[in-house]
Amino acid sequence: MPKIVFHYFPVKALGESTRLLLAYGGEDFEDHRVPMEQWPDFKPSTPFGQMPVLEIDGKKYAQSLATGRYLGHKYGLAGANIEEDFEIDQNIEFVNDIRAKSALVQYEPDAAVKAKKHEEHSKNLYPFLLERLDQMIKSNNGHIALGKLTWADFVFAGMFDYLKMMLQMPDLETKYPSFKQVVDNVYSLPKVKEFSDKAPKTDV
Ligand SMILES: N[C@@H](CCC(=O)N[C@@H](CS)C(=O)NCC(=O)O)C(=O)O
Repeated sequence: MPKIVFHYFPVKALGESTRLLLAYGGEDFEDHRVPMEQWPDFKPSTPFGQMPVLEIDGKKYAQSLATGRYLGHKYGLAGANIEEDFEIDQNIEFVNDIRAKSALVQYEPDAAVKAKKHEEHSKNLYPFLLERLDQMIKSNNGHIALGKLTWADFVFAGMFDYLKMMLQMPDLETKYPSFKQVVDNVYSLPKVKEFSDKAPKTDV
């Protein structure tokens, strides 16, 4: 059995998908939650100066989507051929684009600029993107792609609270019940539930 250590901040955000996938895969892994104050010392030891980082037998790998794709293939949650993998990648990259656009607003340091950007996006950008996402999930039977459970569902479920916070939409699942369906589908998987029931509770 390889020794697996997962390194991330003590939040769900971009790291939770890996924790949930490892739990789904029945891995006995160390869930290393790096406190912010220890980050400057830990950062140089990561591949790209960022987390999440998945360490397997001492080798460290970064990039949350690449990690999801790898674990998806490992645990039978990927496509059956390259076209199916293409569809999973396409759809989860779209989700990641929504996250990235909302992150640009969330991490804008100037409060006035941030408020203006949020107002603009809420009017001109988010409704279109979220409608498309809603259609995508509905046409995939409550999943992100292929009409069934794939690793992309874990990515979406893991980042959902973070996304809600950055979109400033606490009622996101009320507006789009399909989103909640994806999250619930993942968190109700027995091994995932067992892991998340015991895991530290965080807001995002
Ligand atoms: N594309 C990367 C982004 C990783 C990322 O943005 N990590 C942030 C936390 S969510 C980070 O490590 N920030 C600390 C820093 O850059 O010093 C991924 O998906 O893994």
